[in-house]
Amino acid sequence: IRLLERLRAAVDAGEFAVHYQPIVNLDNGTPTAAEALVRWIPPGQAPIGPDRFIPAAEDSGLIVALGEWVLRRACRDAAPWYQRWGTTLTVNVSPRQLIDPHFTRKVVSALRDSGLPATALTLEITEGVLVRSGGHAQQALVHLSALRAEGVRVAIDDFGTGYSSLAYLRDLPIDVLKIDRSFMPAGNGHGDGDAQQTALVRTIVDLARSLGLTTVAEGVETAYHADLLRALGCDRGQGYHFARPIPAPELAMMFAETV
Ligand code: G
Ligand code: G
Ligand code: MN
Ligand code: NA
Repeated sequence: IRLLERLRAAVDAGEFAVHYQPIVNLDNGTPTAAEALVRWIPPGQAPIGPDRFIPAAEDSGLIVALGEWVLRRACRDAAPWYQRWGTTLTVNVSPRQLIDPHFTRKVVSALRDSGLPATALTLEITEGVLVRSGGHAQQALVHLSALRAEGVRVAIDDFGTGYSSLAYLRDLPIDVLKIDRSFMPAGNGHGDGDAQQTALVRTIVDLARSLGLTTVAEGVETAYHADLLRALGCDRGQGYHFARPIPAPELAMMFAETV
């Protein structure tokens, strides 16, 4: 309750920021997109990560307002990046936002007001979206289909960590599969655990490709990870090996130097 009160006040006080982590084309190392990641920065305090407040924001419904703010902020930041460098934007969307009857209209409005084309936006949803939207799963599917008809792409985030993964691939209208970072090998590929991790990544990449989905690996922390993923045919990578999530001006500088 205390956290929730602080969160509500923080929304009103504008204490949130959006940081961005580049998503890199594994073939040539060029950034192709940025993922928007929300941060709570109370005045005079260190930034608080989303793991500490997104669950409370979801349970309380505050995520609907916060998510709309993130979406509008991120579209405004990313529109000039798209114009200059052709880089696209990905934004996380929680199940609660997808059962909001106005969600499609809010996304279309954020795009229109920012000048970012629909085709330059990807929405990241998690595997739980159908389950956690309870009786409203149909509403979520209607939004995703309507937005895809506008040109927006849909990514399934943290793939492989939920359950019924294969049914979701069949039932959800998606374009991109993000392989959860827990599948990255811990070492240089030679240990037993590494062989198993590599086999799982290979299988997920092959599955995604056979379904015509773009693959993005998360948690790319080493050059070994990047080389392995490229060899396995994964399209894109995201992780500390390339860059941490950074404020918009830093990301723009990075794009200016590398795209
Ligand atoms: O960098 P990181 O700590 O930012 O993100 C932690 C988790 O918080 C991730 O699983 C990410 O999907 C989630 N997250 C980050 N930003 C947002 C957001 O704007 N909306 C939602 N719903 N989740 C977010
Ligand atoms: O939406 P998602 O759950 O994928 O959010 C990405 C989360 O992963 C954020 O918390 C981000 O800070 C974190 N992250 C990004 N790159 C790496 C990485 O290379 N290693 C680890 N351990 N975490 C990462
Ligand atoms: Mn994500
Ligand atoms: Na993820």
